[in-house]
Amino acid sequence: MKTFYNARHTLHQGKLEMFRGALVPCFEVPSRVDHVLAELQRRPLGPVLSPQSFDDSVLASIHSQRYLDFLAHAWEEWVALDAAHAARDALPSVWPVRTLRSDVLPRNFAARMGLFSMDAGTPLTAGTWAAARTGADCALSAAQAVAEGDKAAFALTRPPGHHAGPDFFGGYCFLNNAALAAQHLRRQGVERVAVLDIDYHHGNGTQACFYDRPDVYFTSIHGDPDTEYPFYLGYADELGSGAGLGANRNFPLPRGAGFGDWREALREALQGIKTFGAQALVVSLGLDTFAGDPISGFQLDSSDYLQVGADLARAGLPTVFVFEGGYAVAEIGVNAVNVLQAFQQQAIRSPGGSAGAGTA
Ligand code: SP5
Ligand code: ZN
Repeated sequence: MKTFYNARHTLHQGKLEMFRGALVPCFEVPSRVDHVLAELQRRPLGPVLSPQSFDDSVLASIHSQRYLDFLAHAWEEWVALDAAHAARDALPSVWPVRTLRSDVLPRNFAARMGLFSMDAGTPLTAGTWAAARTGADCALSAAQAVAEGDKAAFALTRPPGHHAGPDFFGGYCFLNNAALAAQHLRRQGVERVAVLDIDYHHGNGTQACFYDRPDVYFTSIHGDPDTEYPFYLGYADELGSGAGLGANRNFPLPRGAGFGDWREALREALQGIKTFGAQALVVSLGLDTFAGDPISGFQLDSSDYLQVGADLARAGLPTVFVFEGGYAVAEIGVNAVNVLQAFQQQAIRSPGGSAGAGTA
């Protein structure tokens, strides 16, 4: 499979995030992607390519224009407030919660940071827009490759995307790469697209993008939001709304869950995708389900990711993989490439999936 690599990812380099009343070093670091790239060089799966450039208007199929305009210029506004800001990242500190107005766009920069965000753990830096924008191109390029007939493609990028909603950033995410990929597949004529989110954290942003739509199925396996970030979405009773009712399915698992329970949830999620009749799949590939992850609570080990890749291949769908979270940096390359390599090997064994005839 082709990998579309975001060589500008290092331009986004957060310094500190708010955690338990302290500013602590960011978990979402550039070396995450460097390790995956290095492992892809040790175990090549196909060419590593630069993305095509897509027009800015494509982003507006998922994100609001006022959010995109804010993100594109936020850093220069931040530095214009005070030249000393150039040395430190921008973090939000005030939010329009219930009873406060989010329809009015305030002139004040801090007010707009809060309007367009969900937490204080996601620093906006000098290169955030450039990195996220090129990351979106990677996701769109991977979707384009699959739309043109590739069996699979991988968008290797950071910052991640699945917490970013139509008009907000958070959870280390700014542009929703998986949602952009799914929407691009729709635009290229795929009638029913599924997004499967296997990051440890619920993909609240992606769910929000498609919650009322019958044409994009969203399903996610994640730490129970009762105790795990992002807390305010990801429960099992969220089934979609309006025309989208029945096209959303969540599998929250308790902190501490092991691969047996996780894999059973995967089996059910894939069954839902099959019943939906998906013609293509986008996988939000987070590796923070790993037992060694410093901020997460599942117990998968490196060899389990081989099973994950093979299980995904047996769904028999053209698949776009989009890199999301995972903070056990030293192991993330092996874990990510285990999924992708096992997917590719299983896809060769049984093209068209487990239900297919298995002809070469
Ligand atoms: C893409 C993604 O995986 N985003 C995750 C965002 C999580 N942000 C909240 C992090 C809370 C840090 N908890 C540290 C626990 C250390 N024991
Ligand atoms: Zn995560």
